[in-house]
Amino acid sequence: MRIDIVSVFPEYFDVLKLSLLGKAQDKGLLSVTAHNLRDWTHDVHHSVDDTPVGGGAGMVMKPEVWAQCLDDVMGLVPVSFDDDGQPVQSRDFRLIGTDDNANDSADDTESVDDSNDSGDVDADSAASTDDSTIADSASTEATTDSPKPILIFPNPSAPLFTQADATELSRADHLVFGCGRYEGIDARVPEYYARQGVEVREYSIGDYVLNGGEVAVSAMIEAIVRLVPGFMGNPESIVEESYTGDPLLEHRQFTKPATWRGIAVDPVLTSGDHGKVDRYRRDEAMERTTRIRPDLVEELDCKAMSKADRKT
Ligand code: 6GU
Repeated sequence: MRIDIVSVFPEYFDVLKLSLLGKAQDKGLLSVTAHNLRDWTHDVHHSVDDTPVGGGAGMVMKPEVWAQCLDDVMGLVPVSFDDDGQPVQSRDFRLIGTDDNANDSADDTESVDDSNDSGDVDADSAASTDDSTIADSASTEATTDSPKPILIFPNPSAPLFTQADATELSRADHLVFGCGRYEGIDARVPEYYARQGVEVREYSIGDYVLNGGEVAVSAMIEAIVRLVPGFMGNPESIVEESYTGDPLLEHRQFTKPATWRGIAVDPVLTSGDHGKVDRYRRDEAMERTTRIRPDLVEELDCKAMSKADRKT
């Protein structure tokens, strides 16, 4: 599996070199690259954000920078749309319907914008603006025959990322994560790639607000990659744990000694009767789930009911 991450803090992802994730990369099972979004800016200040159209607090990440970066990372050619919504392969892409952008947005394929004289264009982004790259590929086609990527944006306003999503994404060949900061990325970026036929997903990891997508993406990557075949030393430990199969929380775990600091484990666990141990653990999982996550029990009940419905 190939994973590309785009962020203004690529160092955040140094942690992915540790532990099992690092080993998976050493084994060649996984390749993770964190790109610095600012490498795709062309102005002296390397700016990636601007004030929100329509007003309001905070800053929004600029679509031009994001698209140049993501085009390069995914090996895509820039495309714009005419007034009828038809794709136009364009060398001077203007944002449609935004008059204030009419003069300065001819940027998607131009490596130098008018306010910029830093000349600081990196080799990769310069390559993508090369005439030959644009000329010899169909507008919506990738420039290479590498597998189609799935493009994922962390977004606190998106649907929750679940174990089912992790399982599905663990079968993908190429994932690209775009980490927003500030008030997020201009919403036309995911829309644009979806229009190009890229599979685009947005996920939140929980009902709380983080300062940026980096931690959310780290969590998603860890949840996905451990499900890639060959990643875990012991695949059975995946089968038994919480959220796989039925949605119950896992029973508690103990190791030896059977009594520690005056606290004894239930004698069933040391009885050697596997049937009894299984039943004890199953009961405990149900009790804990009912108490801690009643919503999951409801989900289980609904599934059981719809299964019964199908039979009648
Ligand atoms: Cl995906 N992003 C941010 N910024 N905050 C979050 C989140 C994502 N999921 C939960 N909180």
